[in-house]
Amino acid sequence: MKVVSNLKKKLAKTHNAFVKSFSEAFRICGKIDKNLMESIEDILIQTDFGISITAKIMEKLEEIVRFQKISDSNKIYETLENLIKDILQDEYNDIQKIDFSPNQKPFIILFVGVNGVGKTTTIAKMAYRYKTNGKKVLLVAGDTFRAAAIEQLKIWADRLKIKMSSGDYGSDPSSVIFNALNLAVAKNFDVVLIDTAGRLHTKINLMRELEKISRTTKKVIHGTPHETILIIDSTTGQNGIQQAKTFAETIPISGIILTKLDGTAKGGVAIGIKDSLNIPVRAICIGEKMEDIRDFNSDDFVQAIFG
Ligand SMILES: Nc1nc2c(ncn2[C@@H]2O[C@H](COP(=O)(O)OP(=O)(O)OP(=O)(O)O)[C@@H](O)[C@H]2O)c(=O)[nH]1
Ligand SMILES: [Mg+2]
Repeated sequence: MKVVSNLKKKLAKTHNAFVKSFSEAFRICGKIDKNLMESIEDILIQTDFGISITAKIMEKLEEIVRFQKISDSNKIYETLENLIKDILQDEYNDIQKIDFSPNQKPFIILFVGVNGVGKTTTIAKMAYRYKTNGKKVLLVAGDTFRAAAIEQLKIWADRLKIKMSSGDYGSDPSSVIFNALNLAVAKNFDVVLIDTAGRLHTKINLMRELEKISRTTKKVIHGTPHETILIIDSTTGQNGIQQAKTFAETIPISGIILTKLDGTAKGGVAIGIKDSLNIPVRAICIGEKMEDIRDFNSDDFVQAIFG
């Protein structure tokens, strides 16, 4: 219960948008009819559930309303909440949470995404969790491009009292990563978190660089990276889904972490994303501090936005 109420606070913008729009729709329509159904559909689209999952939800909702002869607005709200929970439970049935006690050593996670989505901050949050779990963590400054990117990661490394491996600005990220992975093996690190430069998914040469990075980790340790996490800024809504498609065409993405859910009313994107991409949301970020990361639990999430 406490988990959900904390999450609800952080997701207040989406939650408020939801509750406000629904009560408005119920007030205007007064009864459960075609207009109300259209309003509900609009609310789902506006909070960025996406077209295809909204259609799926609406079809089922209409069926339930007809079949059970629902005529009460509270009941329809509750029905919708449970319906979305059920759909997500089906989709997330076999999805593994991010492994914070991995068996493989070193466990290598590569982070990718467009500029400014929260890659570096998310790495710090993950590093904090691994460290709390007693793991020896190495951060890798694979962003050799953006001014001050290495210093930004170093500030986190110092704050978390963990080690960072880096190269020179302008050097090939793959060579930085190659050296870092060899260091990780030699010095017995448990977990390696690799930062990369933000890149627009439309820049082909930068996407090729990711392929090279992905080949490089395999040269040092077969079968790695163990996870390739795509970071998506939830405030970009459907555009984030477009980005994800292009990244996933370039390298295999094992999961998405959605950031900045504390700053958007469009939190529905967390629900539509798996449906449109078949890539699961593995965790969500709800603030700038190192504790502000949560496993994605679909039930808790839906409960937090419906309230
Ligand atoms: N409110 C909020 N802010 C966040 C969250 N995650 C990251 N930020 C902020 O977003 C900004 C960008 O974060 P970075 O981690 O530097 O993003 P990045 O993807 O590494 O950026 P580049 O390396 O420039 O591509 C920073 O000001 C972060 O504090 C979040 O979950 N919530
Ligand atoms: Mg960064």
